[in-house]
Amino acid sequence: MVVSFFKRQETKGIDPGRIPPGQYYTERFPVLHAGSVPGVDLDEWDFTVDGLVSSPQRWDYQGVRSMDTVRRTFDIHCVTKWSKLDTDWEGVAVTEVMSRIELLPAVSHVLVVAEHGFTANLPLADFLAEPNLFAYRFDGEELEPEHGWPLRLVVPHLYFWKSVKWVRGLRFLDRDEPGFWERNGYHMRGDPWNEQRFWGD
Ligand SMILES: Nc1nc2c(c(=O)[nH]1)N[C@H]1C(S)=C(S)[C@@H](COP(=O)(O)O)O[C@H]1N2
Ligand SMILES: [Mo]
Repeated sequence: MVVSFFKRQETKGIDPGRIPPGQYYTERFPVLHAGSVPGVDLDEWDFTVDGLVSSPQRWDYQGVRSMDTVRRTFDIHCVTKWSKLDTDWEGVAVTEVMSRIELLPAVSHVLVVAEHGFTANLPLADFLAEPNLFAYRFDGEELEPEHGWPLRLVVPHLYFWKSVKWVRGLRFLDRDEPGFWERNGYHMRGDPWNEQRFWGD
């Protein structure tokens, strides 16, 4: 009961319309991932795009950092039930990266690929949503390694497990293919407003 007392206190002054069903508000920024934080050597690092594209792409880290930047503020929602409001991200818009990629007409989904073989699947329309970005700064500072530095995807309208940390590339597909958490029972789409947490939700 003590726990719910504090949760209620923390929610004071927060517009409840910004908190999806079953979520609670927090000011903390929990760290969540499978496995360990990867050690990253920027000289070895690359970002690759393959699958159903007219020509595969590869950028080094400088190539990504030299693309036009955006700074955007989002509410984020983790399937473990915390929501954090007004988070401040800076990086390269997904639309900016996609202006360099020509998709084949059959593409319906993307598999986002990260260090250690971690993956997450997204319907193409969710991935292309205008607010999404590949972030490397948070709150005006370089992103912390445990939050995904040197590059993480941020897809604020879906549960935060789709916001892949330590991202290394994209694979465009003509079908949906479950990623890491999705193979472990999590929903293929993950819309927090419809509580798409697990298979069958
Ligand atoms: N590469 C990678 N990205 C990942 C994960 C992971 O295990 N590996 N976990 C996801 C999950 S379950 C969540 S809730 C968020 C957590 O991000 P945070 O640690 O910055 O809060 O990262 C997501 N991105
Ligand atoms: Mo998560």
